[in-house]
Amino acid sequence: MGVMIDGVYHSVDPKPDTALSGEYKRAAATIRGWITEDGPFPPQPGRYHLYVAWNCPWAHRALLTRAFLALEDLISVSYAAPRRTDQGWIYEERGPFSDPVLGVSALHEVYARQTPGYTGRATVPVLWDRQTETVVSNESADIIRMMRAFGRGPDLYPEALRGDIDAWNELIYPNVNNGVYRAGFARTQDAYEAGARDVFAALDKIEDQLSRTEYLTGPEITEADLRLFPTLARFDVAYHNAFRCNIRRLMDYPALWLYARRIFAMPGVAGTVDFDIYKRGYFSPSEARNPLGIIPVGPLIDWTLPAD
Ligand SMILES: N[C@@H](CCC(=O)N[C@@H](CS)C(=O)NCC(=O)O)C(=O)O
Repeated sequence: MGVMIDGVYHSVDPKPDTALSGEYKRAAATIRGWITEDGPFPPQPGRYHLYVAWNCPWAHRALLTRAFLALEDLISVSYAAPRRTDQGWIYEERGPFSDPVLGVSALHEVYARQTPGYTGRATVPVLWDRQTETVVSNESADIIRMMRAFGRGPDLYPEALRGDIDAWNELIYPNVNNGVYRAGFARTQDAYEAGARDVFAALDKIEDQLSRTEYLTGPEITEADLRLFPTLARFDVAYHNAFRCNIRRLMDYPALWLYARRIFAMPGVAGTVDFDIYKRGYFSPSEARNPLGIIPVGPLIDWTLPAD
C-alpha cells in the first residue's frame, strides 16, 4: 500500500514497512482522539461513522465490537472495495462498497479532509465525526475501547480484569495479530521464521489457557477475546497458506477451535466475517507473495459445527 506525503497519496511508499533487515514493522497510528462524555467527541447516536475494509483484521475488531455491543444503529459504516489498488482503499460510486457519508472515492481523501497536508499511512479503521468533520481516531485498539462510552452491552474492559486483559493484549498483539504479518511480510528466512515461531508459541499458550477457561480471562468474554478473534477467523483460510503460518491450523487446536466457533456463533458476529473476501484479499496479486494472483480452492472449514 502507498503513503500520503504532504496531503498527496503516493502509490509506492519510499520508506516501506519492511526494512532492509527483512523485518516487517507496522507504522503507529497518529490520530488518537477519544469519545468521552465531557470531551470534544461525546457519545451521541448517529454522529460517528466507521471506515473499514472487510479484509483488515484491525478494522474487524471495530466491526466486531460494534456488533457485540449492539451499536449498529448508533455508528454507521462504509466498507472499502475488497481489492488492492494503486490508490489504497477505494470506495465505489454506489452499492455495498460506497461511502454514503462523504462520498469519497478513496480513503486517503478522508485523511486529507482531516489534516490538509497529512503525512502518513491511510489505514482502516477510521472513526469519523460527522459534526466536527474530523477523524476521531485511526487506532483500532482505542476505537474498540471508546465504544464503551455508549453504555450498551457488557463491559468488555471491566476494572477487575484489566491486568489480565492488558497482559493478554500484550502477548497477542505482537505475536499473533501482528505476528502473522511479521511472518507473511518478511523478506528474509530469519525474519519469517522468527514471526512464524512467535505465532505458534503464543497460540500454544492460548490453547493451554482455553483448555481451562471458556474465555481468555475466565468465564466472561472481554476485549482481549475480541482482539484475538479476527486473526483466528483468517487463520486457516489465509494466514496458514498465504503467510506460511503452517506449523498447525486453527482446527488442530481443540480448545482454540471450539472457542473460535463459540464466538462466531454469538449474535451479530457471523455478519462481520467474510471468508471468501479474506481469501481473495490475502491471495490477491503481490509480487513478493503471490505474483500470479492464483486463489486456492480450499480449505473446507465448517465454522457452524456445534460449539457448546
Ligand atoms: N494501528 C492501526 C493499523 C491498521 C492497519 O494497519 N490497517 C491496514 C489494513 S489491515 C491498512 O489499512 N493498511 C493500508 C496502508 O498501510 O496503506 C490499527 O490497528 O488501527
